[in-house]
Amino acid sequence: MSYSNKLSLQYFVDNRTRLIELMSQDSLAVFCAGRPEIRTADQKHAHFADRSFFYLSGIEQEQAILLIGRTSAGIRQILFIPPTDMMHERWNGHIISREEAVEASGIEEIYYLEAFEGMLADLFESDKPLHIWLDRTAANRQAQEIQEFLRELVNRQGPDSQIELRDVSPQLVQLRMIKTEEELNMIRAASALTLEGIMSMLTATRPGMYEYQLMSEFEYTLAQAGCLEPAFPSIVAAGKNALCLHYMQPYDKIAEGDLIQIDLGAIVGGLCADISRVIPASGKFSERQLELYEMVRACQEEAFRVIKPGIKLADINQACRAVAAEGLKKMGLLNDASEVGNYFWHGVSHHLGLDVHDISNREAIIQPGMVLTVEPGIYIPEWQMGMRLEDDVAVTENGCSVLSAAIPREAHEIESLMRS
Ligand SMILES: [Mn+2]
Repeated sequence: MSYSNKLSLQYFVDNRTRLIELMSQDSLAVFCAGRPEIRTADQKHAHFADRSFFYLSGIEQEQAILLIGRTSAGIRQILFIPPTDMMHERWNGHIISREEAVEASGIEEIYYLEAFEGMLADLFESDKPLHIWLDRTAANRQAQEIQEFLRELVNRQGPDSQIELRDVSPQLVQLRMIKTEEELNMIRAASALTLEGIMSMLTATRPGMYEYQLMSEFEYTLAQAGCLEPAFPSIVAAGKNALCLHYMQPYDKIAEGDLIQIDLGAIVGGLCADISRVIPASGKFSERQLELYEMVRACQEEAFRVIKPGIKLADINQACRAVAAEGLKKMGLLNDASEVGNYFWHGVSHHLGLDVHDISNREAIIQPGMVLTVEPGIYIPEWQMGMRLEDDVAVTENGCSVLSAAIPREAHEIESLMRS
């Protein structure tokens, strides 16, 4: 399995073609890569281009802008990149060249950024687009500035102008929710690398070690394969720390009787894996731990069973909550199924793709090609114990297939891998 795979040029070309088909005639849509955020003083966070911009361009270069659409002049696809800057290159690294940008995106019409505003004004004159589509979900500051600029530009057209601003995010969501075979293969590869990382953790786990030491086993394995930053900040939470769903301070010592919740994922070719497992620090689950584990596993199996085209995310939740309520009643923790929310804290599924919580419409009907996580979790504060098990599935014509099937998920498998 190669972890250095890249999405093909055709993937990005096709994504643009599909989006343009969903836009009305006389439209132009604007996307941008964003700029790295300031961490503190003169330090910046690593740059990570807006995922919808990347989805359409194949380009990671900060500040780059993409303009696509259909106007009176036909299909327009224009890319703006930062100009060559020797000092920037000396201190911060390479800026994409025109030739590289053509090669990465398949777009032939490329200008430097300073041409963007004038070019837009010219397009308003020559191509007369009626609709300017903006991605209202874009969170970076560059997107906000560009949207502000476009609002002013449209206002300047005067009261008789027919130019209208529209939100392109529903069309983007519609496209990004359905994965191509190429994307599915990348998620399989990301899941295979995640498996390697989990295997290192299983063999390294010892009571008395610190959560960060166990986390570093995972991140070291990924880094060795070229994945220097996981798909999202890894979660390694021992004992009661598992009751914090997005636990980010892994500085505690792991005790003999602890369960260790891990929730982590690699990223390959830009696509994410998102996997959760539970490891017994001692190498063996206690009876009570096993009882809870099997309940969560039963919820997961129920989700695998119900996921198929035609249902909604809420149906998956409901099915899992019913199984959990039954189990919790048997354990004497629940009197009535309506109280299941006391122990069932979060949704079972989210979309997965270029983003770990991929842009989606949570009300959408489930269709073939969608990729969902299946992560039921049950949290019992009175026992100071909680856990979730998470796998990634692709929706098929009549059910779903588990993309992370190779990652051991049964309690006895986890135990035997720790001893070997
Ligand atoms: Mn998840």
